[in-house]
Amino acid sequence: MADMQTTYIMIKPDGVQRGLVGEIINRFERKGLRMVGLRQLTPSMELAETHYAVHSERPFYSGLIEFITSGPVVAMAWTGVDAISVARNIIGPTNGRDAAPGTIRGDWAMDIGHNIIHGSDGEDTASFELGLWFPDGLCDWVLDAESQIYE
Ligand code: D4T
Repeated sequence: MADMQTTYIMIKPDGVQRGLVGEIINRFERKGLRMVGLRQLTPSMELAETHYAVHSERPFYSGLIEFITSGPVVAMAWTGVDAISVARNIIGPTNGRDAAPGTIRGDWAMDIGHNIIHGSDGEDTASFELGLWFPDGLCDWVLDAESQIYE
């Protein structure tokens, strides 16, 4: 199918601790995206630093690494047409106080540093992040409902 993408989505330690895993998965699932990867882990320092290397010179970097390694995250891969932008629309802008109700951050986040969830911001980033968090690959399967989801 044209423009089929897979994006990397990660529920951060605050989202896990607040018991939002099920509701967040439900939002992606009911939108019509197909889950092709799921794992729970507490990220190592090395994994967190590689994931956020692009921010290594930013003032919030050390706090960000401390936060993301503080407990379990839920790493996910979701596939669909334009999945990267579709997922970012479901998530909402970085600062939860600016995010519209109905988005994940708009409904549950109040702070830029505790913003519940991460989503890849482009195709190159998605490819890098999926390889990093799912080194054993993804689950390739057919979602029969896609014949109803797409024209
Ligand atoms: P992620 O990457 O987590 O999906 O978030 P965004 O794509 O929405 O935002 P980002 O890359 O600009 O920031 C990455 C990560 O750093 C935290 N952060 C960011 C922070 O703690 N303080 C800050 O000032 C900024 C800009 C939140 C998300």
